[in-house]
Amino acid sequence: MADRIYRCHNSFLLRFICVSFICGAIPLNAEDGSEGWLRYAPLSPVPVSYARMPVSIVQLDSSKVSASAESEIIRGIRSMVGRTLRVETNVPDRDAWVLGTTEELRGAMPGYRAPKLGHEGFSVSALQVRGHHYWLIAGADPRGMLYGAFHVLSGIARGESIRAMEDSESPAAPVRWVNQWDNLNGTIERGYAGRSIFFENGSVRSDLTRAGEYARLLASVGINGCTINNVNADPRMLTMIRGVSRIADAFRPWGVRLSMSVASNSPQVVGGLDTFDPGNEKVAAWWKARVDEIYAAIPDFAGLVVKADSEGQPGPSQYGRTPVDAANMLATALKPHGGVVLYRGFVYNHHLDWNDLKADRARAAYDIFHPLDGQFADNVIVQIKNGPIDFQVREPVSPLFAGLQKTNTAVELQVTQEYMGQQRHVVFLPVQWKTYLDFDLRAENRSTPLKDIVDGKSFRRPLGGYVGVANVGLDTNWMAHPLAMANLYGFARLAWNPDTTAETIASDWTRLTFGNDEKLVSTVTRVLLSSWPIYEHYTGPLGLQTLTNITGPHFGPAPQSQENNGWGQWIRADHDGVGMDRTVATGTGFIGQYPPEVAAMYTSLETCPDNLLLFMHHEPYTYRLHTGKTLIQTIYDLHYQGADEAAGIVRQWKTLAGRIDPERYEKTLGLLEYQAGHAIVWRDAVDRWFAKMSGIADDQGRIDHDPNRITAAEMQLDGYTPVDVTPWETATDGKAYICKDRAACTATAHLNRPAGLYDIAVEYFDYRQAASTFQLSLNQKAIGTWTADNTLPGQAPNGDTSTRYTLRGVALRPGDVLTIEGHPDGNEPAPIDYVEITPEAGGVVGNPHP
Ligand code: GCW
Repeated sequence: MADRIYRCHNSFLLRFICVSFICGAIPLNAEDGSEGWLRYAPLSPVPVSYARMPVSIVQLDSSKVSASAESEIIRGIRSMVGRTLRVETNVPDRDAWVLGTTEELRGAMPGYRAPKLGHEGFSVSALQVRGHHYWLIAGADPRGMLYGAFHVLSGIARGESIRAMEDSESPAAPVRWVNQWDNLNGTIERGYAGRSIFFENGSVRSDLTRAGEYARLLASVGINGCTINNVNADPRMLTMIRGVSRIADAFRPWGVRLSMSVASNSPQVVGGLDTFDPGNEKVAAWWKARVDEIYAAIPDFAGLVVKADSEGQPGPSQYGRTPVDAANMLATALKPHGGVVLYRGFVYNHHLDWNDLKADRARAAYDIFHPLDGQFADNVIVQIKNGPIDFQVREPVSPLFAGLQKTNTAVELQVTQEYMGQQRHVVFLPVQWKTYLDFDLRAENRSTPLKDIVDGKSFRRPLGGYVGVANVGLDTNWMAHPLAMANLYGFARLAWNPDTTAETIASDWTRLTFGNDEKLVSTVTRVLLSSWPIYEHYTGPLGLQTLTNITGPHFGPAPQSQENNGWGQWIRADHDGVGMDRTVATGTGFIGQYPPEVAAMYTSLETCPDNLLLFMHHEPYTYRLHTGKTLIQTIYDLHYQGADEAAGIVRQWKTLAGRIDPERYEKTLGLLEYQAGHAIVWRDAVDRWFAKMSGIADDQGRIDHDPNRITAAEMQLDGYTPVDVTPWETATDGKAYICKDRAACTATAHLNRPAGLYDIAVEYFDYRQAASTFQLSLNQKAIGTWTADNTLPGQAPNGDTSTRYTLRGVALRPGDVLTIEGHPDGNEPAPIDYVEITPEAGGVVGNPHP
């Protein structure tokens, strides 16, 4: 097609024909998402102003990164506009694209006035010399030039006018990295999109094609560093430098610098020393030798990431040393090479005493790091998670950001959706991240929003920035859910410029990913922007944290799992009330870690926002929120609202049929349907749990009283027997019905519904392994069959595995007999919970039976 368009371009008339008849009829080809937001789809129509685009290109710089900038412009313009650019070696005497550093352009282009750019900044401008039009893509350095090239290509893909692409930008901060939590065996901790693109079977993969493609995607949105292995680091990483250098080679053309996570005890485990005490000279010398070895193989190595004294990882505390001792020792080794240490602030004791009302995991990072402020070397950056707990659906900003004024800091955001639906739910995180980045910590009673702190502005720090835990995998589309790539894209856009609005990010990403159809752009943008609040509504609102299974896979609902263990993600729910009292006067004192104005805001019930109320305070269920509604009724209502909203996303998506290629449309639709079903599981589990805990009924009487539901216990069973479900709230009456020791079992309901059209949903449990099959029959005639073959994170009936199968628009009449027939497979006994029969919206009551 690109070729065809190209040929058409040679005359205006032909172009007209091309645009009207050929390009306009471009079929929506199946797409697999492998190109992410770099699809370079042929434009239809090509904006008229692009007719003036030069057909020559010259690159003034000779670096590898600059070569990528040039080849990318050629590739993108050929694909999108249908023109093949002519490569020149000198600035030609005709219209041309001219790429170079600002220095080089100044030398080559008379009359060029270089704008002031920060490190890695770019400028795109037009210049007329002797009647010729030159389109200049200038970088403060080669990386900046590459970012400028991608800026132009993004503009073209979104059909922007040439004028709109003229721009000068510099990144907000020097550190714009992703972390990958890849293990050497090829698995990825908290990765939901397949195996590692870097490792397999304990070695670096032989095929690193995807590593290069990943670097290209990252560079296209300004990411300049990638940590390739899990922060729970395998000490053997340091024995694999040669293999790792191949990954660095794949990254290099895209200006992405490689970094590694290291285990503190490496000197002992792989170095053969009898200690890893950072105060020991032999240990320091060992690290220095390793770092020198790394730089010999990877001269542009970015630095080391360290997780220590956290969740079982070894660390300096073993020798009575501090994070400063450990970080500075590594910093000394890295300093001569220009490398940095990102030392993680995620240090806490996961054996806290639940009975101690003063114990509080949220306090840990500040308690440990604040006293060390001013002692870290200047090439150390403390990498701090956005909130004080752990990537929950909502948390306050970590107070440590205001507590380290003489230390470089970076904010760690989680792109991989560990607590956010694990890429089976759509949750567009830039909306959430903006609430953190824009939050004003009011250090020294002045304006110090988080973004200004990590950008180094607030406390005049030379280093700092943004780290996103990405965890892309070998899945063709990188992130499993077609809409999840918006989070990686959005992370990068915010790391480049945290003032970018979530709306701009969502609509730009949609245009690049799905095309410029206005109805499509507005619908997908709306879906994305609403998705995080919706997820919050049906999971853990009011500052309760996600309420997921925290001792399990962090996926489905399991509110009780927060409590009564050493992990400290407590919500301290009892029969009278819920919430952690973190005030200074009566609670854990956490609020006192904030600067005074913020501490005062959270302390007072008047000013503490409802959405963080229970993170800061313990309140009775009858407490009235700012809305005037009681706490408990708000919990109930928000869960019903959230589940309804999740169903609404499906309806919105369906309006896009025919506007998106069928492959991505169907894949997304399937996931959104799954999400809508799982939102009901969440709603029911959390509301049931709170109803039991509080003893207060929902004022609309909805909980476990759905008139449309027929539970398995109410059906006529042949072979199905009840088993207890853990946690109890994730199934009706705490029971699932399983088919054991039989080839098939049935559950039958005699219906007495008025004649009409109905949606019939069957709630069943789908384990990770095995694939039971089900058949739904009406009056002994099969109307639906399905297989429980989703790879959900569970091997038992619970909130992780509870799944909904829905058949829409079924005509029923009084006296119908509905049968679910389950066929077990392996260890999965075709478990079921209930069937729900809902009159179809708009369904014609009285519709004759077929
Ligand atoms: O969120 C928790 C995760 C762990 C992770 C840890 C961390 C890499 O559950 O899987 O370990 O945080 O950030 O170190």
